[in-house]
Amino acid sequence: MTNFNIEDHPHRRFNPLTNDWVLVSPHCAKRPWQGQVEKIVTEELPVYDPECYLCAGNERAGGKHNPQYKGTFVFTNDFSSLLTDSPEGIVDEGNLFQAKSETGICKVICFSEDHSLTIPEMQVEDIRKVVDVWCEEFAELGKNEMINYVQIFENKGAIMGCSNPHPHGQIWSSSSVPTEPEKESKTQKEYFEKHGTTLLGDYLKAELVKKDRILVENEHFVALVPFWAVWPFETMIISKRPVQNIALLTDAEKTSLADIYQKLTIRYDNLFEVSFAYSAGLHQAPTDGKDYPEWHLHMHFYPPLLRSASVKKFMVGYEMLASPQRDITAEQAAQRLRDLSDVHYKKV
Ligand code: H2U
Ligand code: ZN
Repeated sequence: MTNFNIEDHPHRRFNPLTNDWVLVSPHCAKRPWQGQVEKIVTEELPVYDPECYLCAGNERAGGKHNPQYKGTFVFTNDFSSLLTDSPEGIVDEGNLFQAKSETGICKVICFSEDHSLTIPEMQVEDIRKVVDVWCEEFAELGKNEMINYVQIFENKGAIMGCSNPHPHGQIWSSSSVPTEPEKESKTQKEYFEKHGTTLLGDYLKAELVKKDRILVENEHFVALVPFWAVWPFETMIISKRPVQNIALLTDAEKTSLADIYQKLTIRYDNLFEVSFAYSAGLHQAPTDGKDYPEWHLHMHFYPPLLRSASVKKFMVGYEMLASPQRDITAEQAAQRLRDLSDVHYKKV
């Protein structure tokens, strides 16, 4: 019998942030692929689209008009999933039937007035304006008595269900801490109580020594493929300094966040030479007024593409019923992304 080797043999990896496990099957990554691999020809978008509900001056659902904005523009979602004025109440019929009312505020952020751009094609100074809006909105929503968690995210690409190519993101803020940040809150607190340091601070230190999952590093942030990644090219951006939320970043750190957001997404676009779809978002401490020294600011990127510009990973079958699974290892994914140019393919 040969010795167990994580690069060759099936195994499970542990995610200390969520206490979940992922099945990794490296031997399967070696099987031949006979499906599609062709590049997708994407049509160039106009800088202004008269039909786009996010372009400056245009009408949105419900008849409101966007101002003639330049740079970023924030508005309350016309179809907010959470409302400020819904009545409070609970359903509690024993353990089996429980429900609680939920309130919140949902916003949409246009990243640029230019309909044709995406984050990897924007200048760092313009992405910095997006980071500044995140900080302002986080601070403002976080101050609201009713709001205990602010989820900032970006859904990019039609295959992620994104409704519009105009560069934009969303913020859903709520009175409850939602499921994923709630799990991370628990694990980070337990870790901090035991070790006196943040879970992600220690994880990042170890990854910077190992180096095999690191993609990009700047003065204040690191982008890497986490050891426990589920999606083929899943990544995280982690701040080098443990900070509870983006509003606590220094001026230089905010620019570094914009820089690494751009550098990572350029590599994503360069992977299959296509505008690379993903859901990404910040995870940060709740905004219920308490101190959360264990919380370490980070950003998750969950992209669905697996093998080419059109072949995506399906989370079906075993994954829906048993556990997530991947073939290509986190280390192989990291190497592929690391080896790509940091100049956007459209600009060479
Ligand atoms: P995506 O980021 O998933 O494309 O969603 C865009 C959001 O924009 C979506 O939540 C909102 C939708 O409710 N929207 C408006 O607020 N006004 C509109 O006129 C259309 C879409
Ligand atoms: Zn997280």
